[in-house]
Amino acid sequence: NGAAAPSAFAPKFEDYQAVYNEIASRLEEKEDYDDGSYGPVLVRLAWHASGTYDKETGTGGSNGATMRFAPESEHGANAGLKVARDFLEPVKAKFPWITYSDLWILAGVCAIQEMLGPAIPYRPGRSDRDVSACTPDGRLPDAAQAQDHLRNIFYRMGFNDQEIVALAGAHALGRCHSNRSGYEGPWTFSPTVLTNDFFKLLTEEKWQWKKWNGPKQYEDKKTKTLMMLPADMALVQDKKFNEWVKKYAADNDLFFKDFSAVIVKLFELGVPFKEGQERWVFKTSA
Ligand code: DDH
Repeated sequence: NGAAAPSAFAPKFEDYQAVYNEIASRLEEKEDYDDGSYGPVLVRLAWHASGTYDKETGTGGSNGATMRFAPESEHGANAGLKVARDFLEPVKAKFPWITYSDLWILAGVCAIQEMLGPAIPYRPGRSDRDVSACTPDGRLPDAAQAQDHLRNIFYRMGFNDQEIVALAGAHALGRCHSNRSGYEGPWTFSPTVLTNDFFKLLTEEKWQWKKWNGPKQYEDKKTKTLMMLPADMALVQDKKFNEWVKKYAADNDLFFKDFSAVIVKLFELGVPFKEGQERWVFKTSA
């Protein structure tokens, strides 16, 4: 049909920047969603694509984009992420040379930067794999559980305590949806801007159990509009985690620096990059 074979075209930085720009302009255009942005759900897609990694077996991770297929698309943790995958379909159609697995991670990078987060260096090199590479259910964290579970899940990916806490700062973004996870509400008052507010609110506000028929979650005493998951609250309840919560609550620059480093690590888990493939920082639309 005249389309170039993927191997005939060697995309460069400018080509990926064009994909970035397309995602950024779609984010700006489609502000009639949730709190005004698809950004948070794009970040969640990139994280759930990556967070299946198991360092012992080398399985899972963002290489493969296997969440396109059942059973992985139907894992409870991935409820609602079809919205994010569908948002990116027109981008894939416009730039067919990019793999889904590189595209989903690029979208996470774009969303973080466009929501005023730190620069997130990116490199391509992921290839799409078939349904046989789907990971088993249960690799992503369960929000109802606490520190022992968090350590089991994130140590399996190769992260330490400081990195677990830095990653959790992503909950400054977005919200829970009762028709997806069962939980309800945002963590912060500015869910479309990345800040260290998740840590500030965790330490500064008083939290109580929400009285409702849904799963056990916390609400802030003062406004009853914000939420915390049991797994979020475990970060202040655990002494070692809490040391990092306090540091990030006090210092947004430190949070941005550590968040950028750990997100790059998360997004690259298990990816067999070509030797010499450098990382790039994309220009934001602002
Ligand atoms: Fe999360 N997350 N997450 N999360 N997450 C949810 C939403 C979002 C857990 C549970 C939930 C990370 C870690 C954890 C984002 C990013 C990241 C929801 C609500 C639940 C539940 C889903 C829904 O109802 O739509 C748990 C548990 C953990 C953990 O134990 C550590 C990490 C590491 C990240 C990351 O990006 C690095 C984002 C963004 C959202 C908001 C999505 C949206 O649609 O808005």
